[in-house]
Amino acid sequence: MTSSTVPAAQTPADSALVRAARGLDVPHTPVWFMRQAGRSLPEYRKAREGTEMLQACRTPELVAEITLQPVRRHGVDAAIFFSDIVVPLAAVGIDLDIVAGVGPVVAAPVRSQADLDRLPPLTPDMVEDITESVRILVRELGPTPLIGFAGAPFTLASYLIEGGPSRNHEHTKALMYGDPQLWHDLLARLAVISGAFLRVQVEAGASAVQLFDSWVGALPRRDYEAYVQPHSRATLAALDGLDVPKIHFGVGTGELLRSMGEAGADVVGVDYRVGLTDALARLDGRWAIQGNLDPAILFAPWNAVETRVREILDEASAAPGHIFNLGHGVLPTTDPDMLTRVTALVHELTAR
Ligand code: 1CP
Repeated sequence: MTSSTVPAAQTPADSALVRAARGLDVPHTPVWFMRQAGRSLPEYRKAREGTEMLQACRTPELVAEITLQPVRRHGVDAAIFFSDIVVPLAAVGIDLDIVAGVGPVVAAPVRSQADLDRLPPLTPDMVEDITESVRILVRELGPTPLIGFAGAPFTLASYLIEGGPSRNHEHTKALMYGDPQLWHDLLARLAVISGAFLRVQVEAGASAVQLFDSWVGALPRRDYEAYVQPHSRATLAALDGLDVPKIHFGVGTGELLRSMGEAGADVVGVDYRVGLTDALARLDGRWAIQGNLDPAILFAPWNAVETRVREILDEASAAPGHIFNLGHGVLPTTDPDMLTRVTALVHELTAR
């Protein structure tokens, strides 16, 4: 089929996002934004009024509404499931809270062999509301794909071991280098939980997944491969037999891109610190890529944004497949109209 005859997607499985992830021809470069749901939208703040974050994540009608808001407003090519990486940890019984303006806070950090008893496998009956939310969404979204997600074992371990957000991950690294046996036991348990969380979303109808290893850029490649990659691979392998593309993303992971691809991803997410030409060279053309507009550039005048978008599309034209995204999440004070304009610009410049 020539590219000019690529039909408009009738099903999520044939959408621009899923096709780009597989390196197939597309009607236009698909666009979505990490953290597009919530954050910058006034309609999100209104919908969330009076509901705690974790409670919101477990309320299907609210999850569906918040997930759909950016699709309606920006015309993006995919919805990202409104939830959080710590939802499956709470579901298996970890006492934690998502504190406004801070992030996840764990009541009792996980630091000993005995603490592992608090991390049993996640079973679908623990998250029936997630299945319900995904089902509502798939019905409402029609041909637009829903991206399910989970936190990768390293990033989840960081919250559990530190007890909350951390800049230096010092307790995490102390445990990783100081007690490798306990480290591997912990990450293996987290891989089971994350893998099951992904599987629940895909079995309920999600058309793609993203594994967020947000903080793993804190490690050099050799240590990533020894201490983390086997567990991220196990997480993604939980989807074996389910035919959905897998995106693997982290921040500051320029040195890890290839190893993250080799963990079993179809698409490697690139943050804004690495140019796409450099990223493609590191990936040897073996993976589709996602990225990578610096979210802070959205605060510059439009002509500066437009120039950067054109540069990114130009560099990405050498990739086997490209999903346009930011190089990390939407910043909370972003003008939402900038996201709408970027979406329209990418569509216009790449229409086949
Ligand atoms: O559009 C979307 O992406 C919404 C769904 C979503 C996702 C994919 C949320 C809602 N959180 C996440 C993933 C997530 N959560 C990540 C990976 C993505 C990334 O790197 O940005 C991480 C690291 C978290 C942990 C977390 N949860 C933080 C970061 C804390 C830190 O260490 O700096 C924060 C602030 C949260 C809370 C949270 N999650 C989501 C929202 C909308 C919020 C804010 C909650 C509120 O309104 O109070």
